[in-house]
Amino acid sequence: MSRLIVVSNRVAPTQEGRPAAGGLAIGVLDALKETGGVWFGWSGETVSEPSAPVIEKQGNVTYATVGLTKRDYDQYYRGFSNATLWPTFHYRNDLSRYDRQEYSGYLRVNVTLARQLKALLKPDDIIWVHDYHLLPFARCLRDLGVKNPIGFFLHIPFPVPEVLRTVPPHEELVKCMCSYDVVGFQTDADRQSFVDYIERGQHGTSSEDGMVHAYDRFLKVGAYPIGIYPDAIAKAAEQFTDRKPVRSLREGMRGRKLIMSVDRLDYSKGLVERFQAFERLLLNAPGWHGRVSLVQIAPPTRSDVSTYQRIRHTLEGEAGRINGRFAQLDWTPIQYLNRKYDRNLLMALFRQSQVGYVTPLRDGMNLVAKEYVASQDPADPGVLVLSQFAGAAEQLPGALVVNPFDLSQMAEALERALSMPLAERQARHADMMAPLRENNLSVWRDNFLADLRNVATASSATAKAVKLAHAQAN
Ligand code: GDG
Repeated sequence: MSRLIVVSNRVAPTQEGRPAAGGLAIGVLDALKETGGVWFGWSGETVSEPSAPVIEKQGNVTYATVGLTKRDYDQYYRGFSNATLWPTFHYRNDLSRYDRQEYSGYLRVNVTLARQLKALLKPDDIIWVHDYHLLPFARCLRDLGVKNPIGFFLHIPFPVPEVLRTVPPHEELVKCMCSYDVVGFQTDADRQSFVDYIERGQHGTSSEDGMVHAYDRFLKVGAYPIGIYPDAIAKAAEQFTDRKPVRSLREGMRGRKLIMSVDRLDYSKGLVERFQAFERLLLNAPGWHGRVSLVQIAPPTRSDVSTYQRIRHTLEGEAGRINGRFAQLDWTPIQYLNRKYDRNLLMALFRQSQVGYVTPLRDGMNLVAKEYVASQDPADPGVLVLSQFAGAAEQLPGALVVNPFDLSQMAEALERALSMPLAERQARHADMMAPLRENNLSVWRDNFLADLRNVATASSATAKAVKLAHAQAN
């Protein structure tokens, strides 16, 4: 079996006890631990000079990490990746800016990383590249003569062509993406946006079997919704139920109902609208005063990007305002916690709560929604209130699906969730656990890698046939 090389912007911290908050890290590490292989990417450190990767082996996973210079970090990571691509791909062109030098830095770092990886590659390795920081990575490897199969998975949404075209180098980026052998998206809608860009722009064609022919390349384009390991999460949630912080929360609630939200602090997650919809519930239904609290855990990320500083400031203001308006001496409506928690503890906290409140304005998938469902006690499960704009909404039929721009609808859904009878909660939970088990994280990884292996074998067979035909003709 060929070796799996995973490439992502950030390699998850390798030390135990330093959980990486972030869906990509969780998904990739769990998937890689099962197959073994190499994980290559940025160490998270800034350095004065680029140098060879640091290699560290842990179990069956080898970590190969490199530092970025301050200039690379500013242009590639903080700049083009997180101030241009991230907002635009989440339909926030209003927060996006374009700077030509940052884009050159983005391309330069992709070239440097490709050179560093090339030195580690063996001829039969298969390479799986992740996320928007690395759209041109296969192009850079191909320019260096790398022939290995290379796949790409986008963890975030892929915008419709009209929105994508607001990023000035959109065509170069899409052309680069066509250097991969397989390009995977979270949902069918994202896959369709990519195909629409290719076809409507007359850059190529697609066929029923998911193959795209564009810019002189054949590639497989598909939807591969990322999953979780629901049974492992259920077990952790149950085991951690008696840990001190979980007990304290339970005792502190004194019979009140609990609405729980966990997100990286990011404007795409819809936290302001979520707080305001909770406020609307308190306005419309005073009977809930003193009887329900919202706990929002939001560990800060990308705190040196200005849009992230602004959202943090706004949220602090909103939490203070709403609490000031409704709090009583023995009741705080919103507990807003700006820090990271241990992962197993989070699952146990989910299990304590009656409502999982997951309302991003746009999200590739959203693993928290899936983790919330998996953490529940099947005998007395909580209810998931979920945004229609999370990829997860396609896969969680038992959720109360809401439009996060409609505060009244969200407030009504919260009230319905808080009052839902046990039999309905149980039925909805069972409806969601079945697809979570069927499409778990291994299925995501295996489906993607199977397509990558197939396409690679098929394209080398096609290349041989073309060469043979050519030789015979001469
Ligand atoms: C990207 C896409 C896609 C959160 N707080 C803590 C913590 N977390 C964990 C959650 C969950 C993960 O981080 C967050 O994953 P999401 O999927 O919700 O969101 P993104 O980070 O934006 O991930 C997303 C994902 O990639 C995978 O493809 O679903 O759409 O945006 O697992 O539990 N973990 C710990 N402490 C925290 O305080 N330990």
